[in-house]
Amino acid sequence: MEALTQHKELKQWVNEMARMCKPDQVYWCDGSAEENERLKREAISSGELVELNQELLPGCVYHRTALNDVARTEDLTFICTDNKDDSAPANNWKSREDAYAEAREFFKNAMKGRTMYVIPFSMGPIGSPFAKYGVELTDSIYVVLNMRIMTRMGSKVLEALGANGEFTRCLHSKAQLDLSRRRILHFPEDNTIWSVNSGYGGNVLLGKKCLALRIASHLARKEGWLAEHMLILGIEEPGGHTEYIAAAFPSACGKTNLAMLVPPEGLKRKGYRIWTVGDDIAWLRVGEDGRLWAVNPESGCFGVAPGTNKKTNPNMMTAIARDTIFTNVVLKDDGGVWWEGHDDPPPVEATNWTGQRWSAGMKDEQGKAVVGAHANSRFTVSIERVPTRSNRLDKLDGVPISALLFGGRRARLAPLVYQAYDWQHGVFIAATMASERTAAQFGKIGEVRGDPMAMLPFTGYNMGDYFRHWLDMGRRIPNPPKIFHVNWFRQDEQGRYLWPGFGENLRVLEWVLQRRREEVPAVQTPIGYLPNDSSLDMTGLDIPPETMAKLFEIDQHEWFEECDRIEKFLHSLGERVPQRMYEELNSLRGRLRRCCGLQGRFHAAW
Ligand code: GTP
Ligand code: SPV
Ligand code: MN
Repeated sequence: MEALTQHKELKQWVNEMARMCKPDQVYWCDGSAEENERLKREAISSGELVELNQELLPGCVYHRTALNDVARTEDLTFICTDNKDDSAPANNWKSREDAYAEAREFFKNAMKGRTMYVIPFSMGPIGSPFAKYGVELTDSIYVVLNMRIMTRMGSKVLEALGANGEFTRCLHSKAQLDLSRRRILHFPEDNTIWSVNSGYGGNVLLGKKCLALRIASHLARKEGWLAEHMLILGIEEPGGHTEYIAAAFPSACGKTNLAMLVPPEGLKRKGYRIWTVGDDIAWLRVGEDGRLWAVNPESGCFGVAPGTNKKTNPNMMTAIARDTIFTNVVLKDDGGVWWEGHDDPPPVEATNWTGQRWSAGMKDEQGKAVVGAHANSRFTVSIERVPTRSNRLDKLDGVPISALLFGGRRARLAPLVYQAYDWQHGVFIAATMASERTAAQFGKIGEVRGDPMAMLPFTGYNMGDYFRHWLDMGRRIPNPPKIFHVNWFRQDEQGRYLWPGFGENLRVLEWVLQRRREEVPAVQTPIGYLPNDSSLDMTGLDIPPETMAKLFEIDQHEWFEECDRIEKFLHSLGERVPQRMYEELNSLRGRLRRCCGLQGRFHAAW
């Protein structure tokens, strides 16, 4: 296999890494179906994977991670540059030299008794002007099998690389899965990623968050494009024309679900259809026609299992019926899988994600309910298996974007939808968005944290520079998309969601597209344009007017508090935050002072 590449530098690097990690053998992956099957068998016989019931779930396997290795570890994730300011303060920083020196010790002999797999992969369609190539070295078959789904992988990438093509050097070892020696290190100045002592998705599938967001965002700034944590979705409108939008929501806040939503009956009858282009990452460039164009650099979905069912996401339920890798869900005794929010009733005979015998309603010694599936349990499946996949997935220049959506989980404050006044205001809204922390990252769940563009954990350089790059991009796009903020997660006093979400979100997207074309008027409020009372199509959805009013309520007092949070947040990001962000904050405060009614509440005219 090695003979297949004439790439001297690549061969040299693989040898050098092998000398450090000391694997028993080095194996170059070709990406074939035969290889996939062989490696799967090997992992099943070693216990790294469990074969699922092949009648119920053909081609599916199951994997459990270590108990302390279930989500991205942001505090152990570093951008390693010579100058601290080029990374800090939103990212953890280490100097290149220190990071390499420390990690070299962790990698030394780490692959003894194991095979080092060489995975050539492409982010983006091979040959596309968007594509970036990488080679990941790993001692985990689980990683190989996942990378084969998530990326375009194998010999065709070696061919595309030729004798001296550029590639990101990605090194991963599970080592001992030791949390105290876990490091996820990015060296944007060297086009290199090192990840050690983890086996969890976002930490180890190095094409995904590490390359396609952290390294790519660094490149994007240099080259004048954007690498974003966004889904890409085609909305076929009555009449057959398809408009595309991209949306940035933080981890576990609804990208996968929105990307393949099922139109509610009324809108379906009007003629709406949805086409999925991507569910996690978008690379955006200015096209020759002056619009913003997007490609999905991935070829699979690494999606959140809990909450996925035939009602919330029937398309995904169809997709994961075969050829899927399930991680940290419940393993049923019949070789099936289950998670909280599954269509099937909870199994009586099963093993939970920790490997303990488990049945629903089980309590621990403190009387707390024991979950079956980890809240961040996931499935890996090819996007080819998603029934709504777009026929433009392999288009080299992607799809033109009409609107950008930003949003998070906000139990209070943020209305269902509002539109930015202009690009700069939109960048301010995106830069200052916040969300309640989910199980997708270590830390206190539920805490509201600022998460600019849903990129807090993924920006590969200084956050102030990132905001400036976004502002600059506005000037480079002659026909820019319109910018919106959405919140599917507003709650009442009892903690119930006010909005049904999922497929019903299309009602909001319809308004977004109408606003983009300036077809409908809107209510001007201190925070942006809101729909007026007749502009959302509510056919077939019975929501009391009081609830709609609550969904669109702008509480003056809470927004003043939000302004204080934003001010602190911007200051915490350091001196490079553009002055224009503070000017937008001042304008927002001014509008809030001027526009609100005596009771301190401003209602859209619902
Ligand atoms: P990452 O893969 O972590 O980047 O997450 P994601 O943004 O793709 O999140 P995903 O779509 O997987 O949703 C995460 C959780 O939110 C799941 O449990 C969903 O069921 C739930 N969810 C998604 N959309 C909605 C919605 O519109 N309303 C409500 N209430 N919940 C939703
Ligand atoms: C996320 O956490 O945003 C994910 C999953 O999409 S992971 O690939 O693990 O980062
Ligand atoms: Mn994500």
